[in-house]
Amino acid sequence: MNDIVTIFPRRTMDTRHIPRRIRLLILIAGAAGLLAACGGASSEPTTVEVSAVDFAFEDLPATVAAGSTLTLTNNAEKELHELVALRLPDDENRSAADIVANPGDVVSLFPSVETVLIAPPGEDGVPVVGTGTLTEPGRYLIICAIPTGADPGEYLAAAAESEGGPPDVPGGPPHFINGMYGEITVEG
Ligand SMILES: [Cu+2]
Repeated sequence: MNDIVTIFPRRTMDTRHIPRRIRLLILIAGAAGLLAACGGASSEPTTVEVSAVDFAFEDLPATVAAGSTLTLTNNAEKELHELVALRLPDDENRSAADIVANPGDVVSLFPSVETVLIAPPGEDGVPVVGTGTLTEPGRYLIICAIPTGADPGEYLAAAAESEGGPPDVPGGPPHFINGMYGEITVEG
């Protein structure tokens, strides 16, 4: 009677005995599966919760799929915060840090605002421009332009009266000057 080793010789389990072409196909199939898994994860629109602190955005993703929605929660105690998403021109190659270093360049981007979420201290934000959804692929500059030290109630009241213009309230430089900025790439 043949023993099991004779019927299933151990050497057949050694991948060195699988023809090279077959091994390559197995490897390609595995890599394709991995790519499909990654592609699927990044192409689905999601809701991304961003937090605001003095003076930074936390949990800002580097990339999101087109159609993803941002929400804002303000974890600061006194300062009002906002999330302004500005679509950058396709030929703009500077980093967010280089752009905000030139406040005049930031102001010139205001017509490209995609959405504005505003959140009083300790509260969840509400959209005041757009819906928080980023639909068009490309790079977006994310800033908070609230004047440093502005009274939240005073600012919101002035914003309601300014009908889209910049609210005129006492305060220091905009928060992005203090480092409250970032960028997101929307992938199509
Ligand atoms: Cu802010």
